[in-house]
Amino acid sequence: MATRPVAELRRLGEGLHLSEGVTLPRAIPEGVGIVHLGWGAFHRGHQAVYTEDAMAATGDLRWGILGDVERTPQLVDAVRPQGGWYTVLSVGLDAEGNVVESARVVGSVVDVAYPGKETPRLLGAMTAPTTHLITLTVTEKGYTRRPDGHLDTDQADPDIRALAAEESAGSGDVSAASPAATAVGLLVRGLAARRRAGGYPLTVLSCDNMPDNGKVLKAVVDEFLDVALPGAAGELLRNWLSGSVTFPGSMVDRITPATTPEVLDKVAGVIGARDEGAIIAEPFTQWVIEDNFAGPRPAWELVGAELTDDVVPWEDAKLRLLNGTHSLLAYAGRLAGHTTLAEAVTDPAIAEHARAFMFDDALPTLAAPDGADLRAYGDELMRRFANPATGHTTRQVSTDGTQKIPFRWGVAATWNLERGRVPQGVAYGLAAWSEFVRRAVRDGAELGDPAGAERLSSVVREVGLDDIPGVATALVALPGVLPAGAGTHTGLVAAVVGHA
Ligand code: CS2
Repeated sequence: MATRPVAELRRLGEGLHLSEGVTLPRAIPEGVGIVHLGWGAFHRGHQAVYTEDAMAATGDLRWGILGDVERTPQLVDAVRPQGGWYTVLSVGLDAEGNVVESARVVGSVVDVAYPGKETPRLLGAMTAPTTHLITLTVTEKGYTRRPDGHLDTDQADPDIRALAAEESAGSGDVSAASPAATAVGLLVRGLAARRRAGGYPLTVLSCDNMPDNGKVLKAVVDEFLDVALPGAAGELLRNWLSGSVTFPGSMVDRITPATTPEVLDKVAGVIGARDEGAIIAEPFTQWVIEDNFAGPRPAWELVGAELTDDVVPWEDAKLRLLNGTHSLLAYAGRLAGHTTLAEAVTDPAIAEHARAFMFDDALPTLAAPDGADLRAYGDELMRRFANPATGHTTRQVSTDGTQKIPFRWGVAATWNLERGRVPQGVAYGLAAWSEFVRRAVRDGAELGDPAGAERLSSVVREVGLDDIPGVATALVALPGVLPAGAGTHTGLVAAVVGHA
């Protein structure tokens, strides 16, 4: 089968022939309505798909997406010639366990840009009156927060200085803006430029896996402003933000592994064209959004998204049950030599602890959102994890432990301890994480936790590379890993050491 590049296919327009069954874009946007920060695989499989579907459902074509590619500039070179088009290959299992695949080419993305080279373009799009939304999937560490939750002013420093200079110059013209160093910096500079350029209302929608993600983002933005523009210097901007910009929260869900060369080959085989922007994902998808918009938005609710006044119970349930169990499976799976989550969750020795975490430790902490059956949701999650077709790796989910563990395991730890119960699933997960960290430091292997690497490796070295219980005790006590008091609770520490 010929594998012509998707770029060529796009240019061919009507003459485009992909393999039979591959769906072409259902709607072609007219202009940019959304700037998305953190244009990675997850966004391509989630918000961009909902947005295309919403445009197709309504004929309202204002919602083209300009994507900010944070870490991989080569993605711009790959996707730009394709005019933003890319393929989503959905892979799941039917009731008999057969793999079911379907491919669609998504056309809601108009272009992508790398801030290292094109900050003025991104800021310009953020100021345009036709842009109504800035959405974010920049991952936990993209929020530029220190372990105590406050803005990391060292990391944000270049953007703090740039913002102060841009505000004192006072113009809405951003054509000479310096490259943004952080996603939060890009966002705040974009907000400030928007106010200077006319101050049209805007919605900033976080789609990252953090509880109360909208409030977290707003708090970081506020801190950023306090540092860059203290007192009267930031007054106009603060007033405009409180009157014209909203920060709704949202719960997002779709298991979307990072793209590998194997994924690209697989997609080429399915669609009959080479697509460097392709991604693979499970069929399941869910989006619950707090209904708090400052202006127009795509009609996402017509195509499966749920709008609600209270998104927090949804976020909590998904984070603690799905992501919490995911992290446990990833660390335990890596220690046992499993490459994929599907292998880890079908290893009975690991699954037993995953179920203990999910059903005994985490589930009781939750209030069921809108009468949802959380036990059934948990069972469904175990089935989703066991889908081997996506090839989702333990390595990917094990990254950024210090950023993820607090949100994923913290409440299950304290909620149970406060009730006199030691959460054994949490203890098992912590033991697996700590052993994973110890081995990585001892062997000089990849830790995959850039934000925590320094602290983690100095703890392991101080305690002793071969002292398994000592390292476990010290790591769980690190400030910011668990809520205060939990990481030093004697019962929990004893249970962690027992599993170590
Ligand atoms: C995963 C998530 O990488 C991870 O840490 O737990 O990316 C997970 O796959 C998504 O949140 C699913 O919606």
